[in-house]
Amino acid sequence: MAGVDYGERIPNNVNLSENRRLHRALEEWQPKFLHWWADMGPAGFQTKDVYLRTAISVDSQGWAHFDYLKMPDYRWGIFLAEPEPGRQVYFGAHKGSPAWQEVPGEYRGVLRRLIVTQGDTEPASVEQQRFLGQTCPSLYDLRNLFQVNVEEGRHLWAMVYLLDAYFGRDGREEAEALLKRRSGDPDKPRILGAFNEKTSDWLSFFMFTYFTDRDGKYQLASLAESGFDPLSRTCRFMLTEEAHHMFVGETGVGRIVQRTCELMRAHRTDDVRKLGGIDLPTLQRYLNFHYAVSLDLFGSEISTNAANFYTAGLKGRFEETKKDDDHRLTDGTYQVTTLDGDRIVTREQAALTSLNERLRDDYIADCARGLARWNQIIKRAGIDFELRLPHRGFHRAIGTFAEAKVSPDGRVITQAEWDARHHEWLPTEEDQTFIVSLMQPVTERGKFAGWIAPPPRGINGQPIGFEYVRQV
Ligand code: BYC
Repeated sequence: MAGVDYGERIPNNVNLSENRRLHRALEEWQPKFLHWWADMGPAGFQTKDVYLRTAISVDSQGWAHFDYLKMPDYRWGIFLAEPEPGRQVYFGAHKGSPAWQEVPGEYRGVLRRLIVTQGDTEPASVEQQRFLGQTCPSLYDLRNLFQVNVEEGRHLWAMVYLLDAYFGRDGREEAEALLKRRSGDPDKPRILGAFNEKTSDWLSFFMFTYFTDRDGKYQLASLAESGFDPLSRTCRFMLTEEAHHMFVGETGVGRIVQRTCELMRAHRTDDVRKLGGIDLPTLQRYLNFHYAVSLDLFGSEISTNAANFYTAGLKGRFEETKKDDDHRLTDGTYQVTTLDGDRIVTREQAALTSLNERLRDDYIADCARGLARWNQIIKRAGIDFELRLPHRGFHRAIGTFAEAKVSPDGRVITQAEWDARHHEWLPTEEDQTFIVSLMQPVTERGKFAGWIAPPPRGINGQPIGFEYVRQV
């Protein structure tokens, strides 16, 4: 089991103390990170004890240690998954060569760009969630929010390590720039669309951690296949943390659905708003929004960038090593759903340029599994309603569907129909005002806001009423 050295100012399992240049670069970056965290991390609560999980080793078991900690004292650091002896590049033009331990010169720019794009999402999500603590539905949820936040901070460290360790001066400049862009700032926005949207309420937070963190899972899994070994090892370790973020989303939405169903049954009404619950059609509209912006994160259906990343051996497919083909894809094809005038058609396209769409397909299938679980809750309550994933063309800003208006059931519609009906499909101002009105903080031990059911169990075997965030 590879332990993490906490004796160091920057905890790590990469023998940082033996690399003076890198050590210095990271020590220079650390205070800037802490400054950013103080400015843009969770508002308030920085002096409170939070029951947090910290990585103590990097193997798949036993890497998590739970204790009270103040967030600024969280041990952000550099943890890579164990090396796989004899690892090779598994796909693309270099298939069969030893995995690279240094950046291959010809791919330097493109690799740096991938790492920066990934890295940029991490602080962005912390910025988006900055004010949520002030309206938490319970101490349990508050603690989960902060766990997600500190881990996103650590994921930023992971990408900054790669930039500093392998990209010299340009890498250092990019590491600085990661702390300078700001989510939603028109002058210096975050790179990808979804990371400039607001997460101003807990319903949005749970939808974000369900849908957008799941994009993180698929992108990280593709980068974990990379022939650039340090990137692969870094992403493999990040994936272990990502699972908790999606758990927060899935169970968070599931608990809201449960509470809504309880209110509907107890009061024999669909109109749970007057009872302080979130009605199912509103949940569907929030779901539609977060799903659509998350689909955009996969890029265009047909992408030469994606083909180049793959051919270069830098970014693979989801579970690349399990795929039963030549791992070069030069002759393969893939079925891509696309727009043809005002019709939606499926066409056979070159497999290489369709890689974004293939990853999006894997993601869509995964999203559907959680929906099925939420729908089970509704069904068990005897309620006739089904949450649905809207069509992939609905409300898209990236790719072929950005040119059209598509209804959730997958019809290309006129602008006039869109104007008349989009309020049925996306959160309206009135929805948002209502949801924000529900966001009253609940910080009494074991108590939960009225719009969400308590979880079935607590964190790490602790009771639900545990003091997950100490009040004093
Ligand atoms: N917004 O060939 P195309 C996570 C740009 S989430 C704005 O279609 P490509 C997390 C694109 O950059 C995972 N711009 O796309 C979750 C390109 O620009 P240029 C984050 C966009 O390059 C929750 C142009 O459009 N990780 O970890 O194949 C909390 C045409 O590009 C967008 C990654 O994304 C967009 N949505 O793919 C915390 C992995 N989409 O070249 C964390 C690294 C595309 O014309 N990134 N564009 O200037 C990538 O693999 C790729 O950059 C993308 C885009 C998949 C994002």
